[in-house]
Amino acid sequence: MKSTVLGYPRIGPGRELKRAVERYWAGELGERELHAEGARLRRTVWEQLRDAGLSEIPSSTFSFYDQVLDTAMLFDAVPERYRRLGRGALDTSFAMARGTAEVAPLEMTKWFDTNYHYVVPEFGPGTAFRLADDAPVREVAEARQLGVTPRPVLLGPVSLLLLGKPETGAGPEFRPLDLLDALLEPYAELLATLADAGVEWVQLDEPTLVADRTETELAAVQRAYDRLGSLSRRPKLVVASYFGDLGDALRVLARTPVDGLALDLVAGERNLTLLTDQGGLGNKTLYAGVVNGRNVWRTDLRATLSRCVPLLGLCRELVVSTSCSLLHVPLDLELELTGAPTGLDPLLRPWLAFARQKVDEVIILARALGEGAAVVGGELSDNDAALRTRRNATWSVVPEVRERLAALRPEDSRRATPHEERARLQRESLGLPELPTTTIGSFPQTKEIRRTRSAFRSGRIEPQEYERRMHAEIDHVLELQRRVGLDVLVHGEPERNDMVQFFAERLVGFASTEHGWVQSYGTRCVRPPIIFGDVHRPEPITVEWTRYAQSRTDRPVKGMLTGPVTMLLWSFVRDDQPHEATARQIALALRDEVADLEAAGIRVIQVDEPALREGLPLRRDQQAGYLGWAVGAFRLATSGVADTTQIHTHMCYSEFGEIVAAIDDLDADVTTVEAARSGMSLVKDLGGYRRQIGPGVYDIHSPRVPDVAEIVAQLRQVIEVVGPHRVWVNPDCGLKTRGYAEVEPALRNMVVAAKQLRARVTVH
Ligand code: THG
Ligand code: ZN
Repeated sequence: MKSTVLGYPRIGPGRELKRAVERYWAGELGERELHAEGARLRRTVWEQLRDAGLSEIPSSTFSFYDQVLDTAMLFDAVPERYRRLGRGALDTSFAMARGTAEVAPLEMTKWFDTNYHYVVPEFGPGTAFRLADDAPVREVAEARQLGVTPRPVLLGPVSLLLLGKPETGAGPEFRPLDLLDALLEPYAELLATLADAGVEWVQLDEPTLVADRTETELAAVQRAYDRLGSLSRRPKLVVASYFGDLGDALRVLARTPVDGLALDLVAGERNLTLLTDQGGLGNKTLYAGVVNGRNVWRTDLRATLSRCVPLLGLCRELVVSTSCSLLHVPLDLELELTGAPTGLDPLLRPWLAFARQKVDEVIILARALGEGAAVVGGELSDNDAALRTRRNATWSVVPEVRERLAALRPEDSRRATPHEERARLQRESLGLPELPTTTIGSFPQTKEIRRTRSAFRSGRIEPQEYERRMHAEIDHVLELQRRVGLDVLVHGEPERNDMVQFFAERLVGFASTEHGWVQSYGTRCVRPPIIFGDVHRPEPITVEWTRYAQSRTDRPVKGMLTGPVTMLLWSFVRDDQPHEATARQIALALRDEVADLEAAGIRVIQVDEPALREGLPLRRDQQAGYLGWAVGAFRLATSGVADTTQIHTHMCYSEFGEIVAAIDDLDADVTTVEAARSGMSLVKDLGGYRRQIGPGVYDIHSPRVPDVAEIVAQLRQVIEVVGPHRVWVNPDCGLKTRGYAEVEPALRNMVVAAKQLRARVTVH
C-alpha cells in the first residue's frame, strides 16, 4: 500500500529559510547563493522522506515566500505595477510580497482557518496567463537525482482564482473565475511537460472546495477537471482537498476524468458519508487523509486502521496520507530537548508527533493495511503504550479547575449593567475627553530590550537587575506618552516576546517548545504552545508590571491580556475534550488575572482577541456554534469586573461586517480594530453599531509618519457614521515592530488630530 504526505515544512530545522531570505533582502547573500540554499533545503526534505520509506514524495511544496504567490508567478499573473519595476522573477515576487519604496505589497490574508497567511493574487480582464517558468519540471529533475520520483504539487486553477481578488479598476462585473478557461491552457501545457518528464502523478490542490460554493463555482470545477482530465498528454491527476469535507464538490469531482481525490478524513469527517452515499470513487485512487496535519498529537494507529479498512472498498486504490500539508506543524520532535528548565516535559513527549513523526505514522498505517497488522506489531504496541500514558495521565488533570467551571452560573458571564450606562459611569470615573486617545499596547522592542530579556532568561542577569531595566523602559514609554499627550496609557510590554507564548509560559496546562517553529508568512514564524492539560494560573502574570506603571502616572494605565479564544486558536489544542471546555478553562485563568488587575487599581483592561475572526468555520452551518463558545469564553474572562472598570478588546482585521453581531455580543466597552491598511473600509459595517470603537487611524506597517490632516480625514469618516461620542483614537496594532524615530512623531500627529476634532465637537 502506498504512503504519502500532502506537503512538508520548508523552513528547515533551524529556520534556515528565514535566515537565507532575510540575508538576501539585506544584500548579504546573492541570488545564486539563495537559490543554492533553496535547493539544499529541498534536498534535505526529499532525503528525509525517502529514507523514512515514504512511497510517494511531494515536490514543488518549497517556496521562498508563499506557494500561492509562486503559482500566480508561474502563470505570469503579475500586476502591471510590479511588472513595471523591471526586476527579475525572484525580485518581482518579493516586491509583490513585501512592496518596495514605490509600490505597496499585495494584500496578505489567512490561509483558510490556519495560522498561515498567503499573498492574495490580483486578476483583471487584462490578465494574460502563460506558462512563465519551468520550476516544477526542474524540481522533478532535482528530486530524481536523489532517487526520488516526486509528485509535483500545484495549487489548482479554481482555487488560484477563488483565492485571488479583482484588481482595482477591473470593473464591477469582473470575477476572477471568468478567467478559468484562459488559465486552463498553461496548466495543460505544464501537465504535458511534466508527463514528458516522466512524472506519474500530479497533485492539484483545491482547498477552496471545502467551503460553501455556489452552483456557478461548482460548474467551474466540473469544467476545469473535465478539461484537464481529458488531455491526451498528462500525468495522473489527484485533486487534493483539505481543512474540511468537499460537500457537493465531491459528487462533481467524482464525475470528472481525474484519477484520484485526496480527502481530509480528520477535519472533514463528513467526507466518509459523502463517499459512501455515492457508492465510492469507482476507478479512482483515494488519498485518504487520516493522519492529522494540523495538530501535534500522536495518532491512534489502531483506531485509524479500523477507519481505513472500509475505505478499501470505496476506491480502486488507497494511498495513506496526511489530512493536509504538514506545513502547519513543527518539523521534528527529535529537535526538542527534554526536561527542565526549558525543555519539553518528558511525560509529554510520548503524546506528540511533529511532521517527521507523522511521516512514520503514515508509513506504519500503509504497511499494516497492505501487509497485515502483524508486520508492524511492534510499532502498534509502542503506539498503544504511548497513548495509554496520555489516557491514564492524572498529572495533567486538575479537579479544582473542573469543579470551579462546573459551579459557574450564567450571571458569571454577564456584566451587571448595560453598556450605555457603564459608558456613562466610566466616562465620569476615568475623566476622559471626547475622542480619547490610546495605543494598542506594545511599544518598540529595541535591541536593548531583547538583549535584556534574553540575558534574564539565561540567568546572565539577576532578577533585581532585570526588574530595574524593565522599570526604566516602562518609565521611558510612559514619559513619551505623557509628552505626546495620550489619554489612556500603556506600559509598552517590554517583558513580552510573542503575546501568546508569553501567557502560555505562565499558565499551567500549556507547554512550550524550543524549536517548534511553524511558518506564519514569508520568513515569519511562530512557536505555537501546546495545550495538553487542564489550564490554570498559578500566580498573577501581568499585575506587577501594570501596577508599577500605574504608580508612575495619574492617567489611567491600560492592562493588557491575550484573550481565551486567541490563546486557544494560536496554540495546538488538546483533542480529548471539546474546544469549548478548553476555552473556558483559559477564560477562568484570565478572569482571575482581570480581577487581580482591577484590585491593583487598574481601571481599563484590554483583552485582545485578534484571532476571533479567523477561527470562524469555513462552512456557514458551523459558524454559530463556534461563535457561541468563543463569545462565551470572552465573557467569562471579562464579566467579573465592576461597572466602572472599562473592558477593551482588540481585533486585527477589518472584515468587521461578518462578525459584527458576535463582536457586539462580547459586551466589551471599547473595541479597537485594524482599519488604516484597508482605507477605513470597515466604516461601511458600523451603521448600526452602538458601542465605542477605535478604528486604527494610521497604518503602522510602514515607517511613514502620517500627517495631521490625513488622520483628521480618517476620523471624520468614522464620526460621520457612528457620531463623535463613541469614537476612540488609536493607531493600528504593532508599534513593537517600529522604531521610536517614527512612533513618537506619528503619535504626536494623532493626538493633535484628535484635539483639533475635539474642539469642534459639542460636549454633551
Ligand atoms: N502571535 C502568534 N500568532 C500569530 C501572531 C502573533 N498569528 C497571526 C499573526 N500574529 C502573525 N503575525 C506574525 C508577525 C510577526 C511574527 C510572526 C507572526 C514574527 N516572528 C518572529 C520571526 O519569525 O522572526 C519570531 C518571534 C519570536 O521570536 O517568538 O516576527 O503575534 N502566536
Ligand atoms: Zn491588531
